[in-house]
Amino acid sequence: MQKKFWGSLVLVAGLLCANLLGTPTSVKADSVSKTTNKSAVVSFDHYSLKINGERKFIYSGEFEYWRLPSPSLWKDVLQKMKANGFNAVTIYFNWGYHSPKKGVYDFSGIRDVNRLLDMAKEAGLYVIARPGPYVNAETDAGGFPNWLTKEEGKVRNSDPAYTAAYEEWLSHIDPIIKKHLITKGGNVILYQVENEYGSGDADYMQNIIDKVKADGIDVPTFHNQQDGPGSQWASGTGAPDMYAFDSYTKTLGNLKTNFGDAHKYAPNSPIFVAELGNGWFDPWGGVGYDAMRQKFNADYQNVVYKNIIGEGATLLSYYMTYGGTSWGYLPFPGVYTSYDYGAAISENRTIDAKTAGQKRIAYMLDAVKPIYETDSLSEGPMADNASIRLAKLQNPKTQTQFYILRHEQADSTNNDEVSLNINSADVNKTVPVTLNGQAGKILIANYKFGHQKLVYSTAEMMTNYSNRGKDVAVFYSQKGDKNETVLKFDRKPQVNVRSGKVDYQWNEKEGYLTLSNQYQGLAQVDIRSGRQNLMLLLGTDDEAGQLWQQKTHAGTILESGSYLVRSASVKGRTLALTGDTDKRTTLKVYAPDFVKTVTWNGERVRARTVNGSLEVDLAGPDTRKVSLPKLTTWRYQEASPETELNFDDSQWTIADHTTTNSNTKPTTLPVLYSDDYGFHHGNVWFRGHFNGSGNETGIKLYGSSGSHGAYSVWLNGKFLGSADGRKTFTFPEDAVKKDQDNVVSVMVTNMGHEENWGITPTFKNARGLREASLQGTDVSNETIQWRIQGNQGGEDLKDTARGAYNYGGLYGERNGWTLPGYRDSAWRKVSLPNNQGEAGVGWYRNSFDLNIPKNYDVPIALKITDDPSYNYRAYIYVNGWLYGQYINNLGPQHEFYLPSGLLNEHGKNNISIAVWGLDDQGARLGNVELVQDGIYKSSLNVQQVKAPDYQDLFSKGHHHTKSGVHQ
Ligand code: IPT
Repeated sequence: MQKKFWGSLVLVAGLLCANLLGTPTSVKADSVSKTTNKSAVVSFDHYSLKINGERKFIYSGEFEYWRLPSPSLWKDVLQKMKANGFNAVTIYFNWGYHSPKKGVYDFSGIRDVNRLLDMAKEAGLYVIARPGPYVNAETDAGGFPNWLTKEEGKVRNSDPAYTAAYEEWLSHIDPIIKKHLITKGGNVILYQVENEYGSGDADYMQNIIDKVKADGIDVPTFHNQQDGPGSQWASGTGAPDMYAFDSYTKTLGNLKTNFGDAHKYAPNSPIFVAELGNGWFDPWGGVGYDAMRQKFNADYQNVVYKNIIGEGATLLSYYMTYGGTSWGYLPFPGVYTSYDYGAAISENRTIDAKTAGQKRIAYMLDAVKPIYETDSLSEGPMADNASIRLAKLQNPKTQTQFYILRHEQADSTNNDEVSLNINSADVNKTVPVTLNGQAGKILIANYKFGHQKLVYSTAEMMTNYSNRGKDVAVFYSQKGDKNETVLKFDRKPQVNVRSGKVDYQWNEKEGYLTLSNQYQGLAQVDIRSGRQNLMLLLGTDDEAGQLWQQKTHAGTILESGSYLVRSASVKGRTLALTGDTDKRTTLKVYAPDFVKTVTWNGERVRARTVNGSLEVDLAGPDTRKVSLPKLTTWRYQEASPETELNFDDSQWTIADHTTTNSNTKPTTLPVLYSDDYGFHHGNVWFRGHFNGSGNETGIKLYGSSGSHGAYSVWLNGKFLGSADGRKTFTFPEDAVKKDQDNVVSVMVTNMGHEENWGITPTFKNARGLREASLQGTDVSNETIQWRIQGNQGGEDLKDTARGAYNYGGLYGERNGWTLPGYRDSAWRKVSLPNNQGEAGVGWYRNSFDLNIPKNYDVPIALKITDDPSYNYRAYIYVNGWLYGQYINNLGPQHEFYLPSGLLNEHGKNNISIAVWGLDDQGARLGNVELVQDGIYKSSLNVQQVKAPDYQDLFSKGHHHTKSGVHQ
């Protein structure tokens, strides 16, 4: 199909006939203007995106619902994003998370993306939808469903099996997204096809685009080029409507300045960074996410993100904004359970100075519209101080200017003062600007806001708005900085410094009011000039970061003093606020003058008037009301019966395949890859029976689990050892029973399926055994017959609520020991640490009550600690949910955050931990405790996630259906 590009491209919902014909619904921008109230059109030019013709700066952040399986908490994250100034959320839809079996799709419960998209709209966020088909994202198979491991051929190309598969996925996800398109009254504004696709199959790309358009997606499509900008899918066959790329600055020293090149390749697209690193993932044995958060802290953000804005970008999406948890068997082999990412909102949903740093930038971008359309005037090291880099942008219509400064060497921690020449419509002046440490600044000149005129300021503007009768502007700077803010008036204004220390000077000749202040404390200055009154708030970056802003029909509201303000609405003279406090506090409320009463989370709070604004006292959480139980007595049961010679494996699957579609060629037959038999996650057991000749001396095995893998081996119940990769296990003398049945039992773990960067199907790399050969003279390997056992039901899930990634093939996983309601009263009582005595699997169960007051948000984690020399792994189930994989001798994760909704905060909870000792000494469990990571009084209201318990799934007479959702 011939693709066309125009200077400005608009995609319209109304062109139904074009849709029916399956052709792209692109028309020239200016020919389309008619929209209804409900639906909107999305268009763009090389400056920015436009919604209904109005320019937008898209400030988005990635949030993956599948890493937070508690839908009430989706709302929490979305509200926190909105409160921090994000106007969009970017979502990877994970194909494998919805499809446990070919043809089977589940969009219910924790997979209800329809509900997610509704919540995003209610929170006031646009959505950037990214349904793959391939997403990467450090998740199992990069989001490919596991049944695809059994299909033939390559992937991410035009191979027929793969094409049929991803078209099946798109046929399920597209209709849901379509309902939520902004063109249909929803909030989805953009749609990404593929992800960092570098393999060059243009027909494949074009086929996805054509399919997506035929499915009725009529917002612009884009692709995400790895480490752009570049030319990838910027034009030609396979190029989506818009060009976009990702950018991860892992070391500040290498900050890039080539973002503008995007226009060389895609002159009609705005500069769109579809993934802008806001942290990074941490591998098994890594540094941990506290260190990651420190590396990608507020100073880092200040330098990197302001640099990119200085490069002219007008669509940014942070990866991640909330990372969450790779619960269950969601991780690919490179990462562990926590996917905190060091992101702005941490895994346990708390916010801090890093979040506040994003908010300062976000609020400015929302308020200062001239930055949506700028040309670069100059960029490079400053003439008089080459250690400072200056990028100068100007809006061609308003002539508003932006001076973006940072250290040329971006990781420099020097304190510098430079002379900045401001040369704009009414001024040509050199002013001092300080840049202390890892700092970035966006300074504005020649800017009209409300009824005011800013000549320039050497402080940064955080926000401005106009309510009836009053303009408001907030400026901030680093503590101790000298600054001046110059406003222009026709005649001498009346200046009233209401709080703080601010000096001002009036220059009659020029009509300039110059305010200077050494930022310390939030100063308030009221200015009357005959125009609409102006209130200025001048503070340090810290103080500015504590402000919250909401738009209501009655005007913009600003508050300071609480941990979080989620929402504001005005009814009559009453302002209703919702939010969270972490301590008793005074909230300052800057609201339109007619507002006299305030409610907080539905309750009236007494409001005082101070300097023209309101103050209310808010209660904090009562820390005495929360105490976590100690987990003292545990029930213990050993559970590797699969190692015993007499164990009944007659119901197990016979492993007899002689061919495979795997990416790994087997060394010996039969094929012993768990995926080929429908067991895709966690640990699998193999039992190899042979009739002993007496000559067998051992067995050579090649276990394949992905990195940090392992397997354990027994002969007739006797432990032979554990390994990863290839190893020959020698049978102890006299262990083989002559002329009788002998059994080799092997438990192999699966660290997840590889990601799939190219078209070679690396996600199909073998999991299980690549080789199994009996050793000994005159010993035929053909005499060994193998059986395999994995998770209950394989691809036919028994527990569709928790889903495919929740279970492996451990005996306890298969028999409901993970579930609430399982009766463990016959199990032995133990206290921790507990030594199990021999290698293999043992299970621990405990239960506890929680009594967290309603409307408290208390992040709770389960913590395991032990001497790291013990070689064991643990699988932590909480109320039936696999919420942690722990490797004692590798780490780094010891604390496993347990989200409310899965955790029952108002009643009984169950913990089941499976411990796999890889040697006799290592078979033990160290200390396990519950830890509290904060306490907030909150408007958040969490509903328990519905999922079956032991009785539902295992009690007699219960006849479970095959995975039967939305077939
Ligand atoms: C980028 C991927 O697009 C994304 O899915 C995720 O894997 C991210 O990396 C890392 O967390 S690709 C990369 C080369 C930056």
